Amino acid sequence: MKTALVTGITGQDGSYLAELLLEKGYHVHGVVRRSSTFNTSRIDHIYRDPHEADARLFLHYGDLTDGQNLTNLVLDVQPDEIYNLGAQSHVRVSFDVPAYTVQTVGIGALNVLEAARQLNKTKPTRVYQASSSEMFGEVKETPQTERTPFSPQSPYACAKVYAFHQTVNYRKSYDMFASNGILFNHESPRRGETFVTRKITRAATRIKVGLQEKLYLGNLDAKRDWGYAKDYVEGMWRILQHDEPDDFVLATGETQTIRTFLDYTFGTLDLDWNQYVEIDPRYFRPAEVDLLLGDYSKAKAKLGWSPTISCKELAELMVQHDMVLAKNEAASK
Ligand code: NAP
Ligand code: G4F
Repeated sequence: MKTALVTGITGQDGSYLAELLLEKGYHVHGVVRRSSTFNTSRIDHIYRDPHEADARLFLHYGDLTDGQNLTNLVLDVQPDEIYNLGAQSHVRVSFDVPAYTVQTVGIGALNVLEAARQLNKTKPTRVYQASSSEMFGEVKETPQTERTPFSPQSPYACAKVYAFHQTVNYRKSYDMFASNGILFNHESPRRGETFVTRKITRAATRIKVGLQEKLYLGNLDAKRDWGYAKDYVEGMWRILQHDEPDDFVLATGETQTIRTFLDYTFGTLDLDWNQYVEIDPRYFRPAEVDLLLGDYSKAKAKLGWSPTISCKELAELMVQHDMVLAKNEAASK
């Protein structure tokens, strides 16, 4: 039975990955930040009392900016696999808090690699680094592959480029099993509510039941390659099961504008989004990433990984989930 350590376990991907690893029989240890209110709502359904004999999910307080804590944790838990998913992951917010973003995303990844290097002296461990299609930024070619040069356009993306290169550096310098997943945007009903897809599905369903009148957005012309988060955590796992460490793009190979995502979402609810959406310049970014479109053929060939859900199906799935929330909210008024 394998043991995994997951940073960012309370986030969208961390919660789906924890479910997947538990299904596969792993012992799962998650790093959670102390907060003044509980931040474990995405994993509460899989958490059991750790004193129960069959408990396999364990949570530990920690923070990516605290390298000593991470090293102690890694040496204590002795994980076979480490998934570094923790991050200040909001691109727009990274312009407001650049130094904090670089600390968690950049130095945080370095802290994880250093902790893994210490463990590696006595026990082999494998590291997954959550790299991002945002690194392609002002894209140099389309579609983007593992060989496309990076051109980051935000403090977040710059920090992810740093973490990517450190992961490759630790692989080469210390002969470590350290791999990057270069993941394009992936969404779900568990997506944070300030990312554009979830902001749209939450608003559209609340509008449908009469709880909201307007939806304020920024740039509607950017194009994103949107997939389903559950597919992507399966890809993360496959990346660490591969016979050698490497870097892989996970994407759908299709791209849509925000307008098209609005069409899908409001269309599912028989609404015309033009009547409800207004542009608020607050949501524009100092620098925008105009187009992301990934080529996942390497992951398909070497890992047997492919996405299973189209963007339209994803929008429908998210609307279905958020409609239940909206109806419950309306009923409680
Ligand atoms: P998310 O929902 O924003 O989750 C981020 C996680 O990181 C949360 O568990 C958060 O904890 C934790 N975290 C934040 N700051 C931390 C710190 N200083 N120390 C420890 N943990 C910290 O992000 P996600 O969408 O699941 O993405 C997972 C990873 O993949 C991130 O690294 C993200 O940058 C990367 N990525 C995401 C996408 C995507 O489209 N979703 C694409 C490419 C790459 P709290 O719950 O306490 O806030
Ligand atoms: O949903 P977003 O905030 O995602 P973004 O910036 O692409 O970043 C996400 O995907 C990355 C992978 O490529 C991850 F690394 C990162 O952690 C995160 O998960 O914005 C998508 C697009 C942008 O072009 C943005 O300008 O939507 C546009 N947009 C328009 N109005 C908006 C809004 N984005 C947000 N968040 N809120 C708006 O009101």
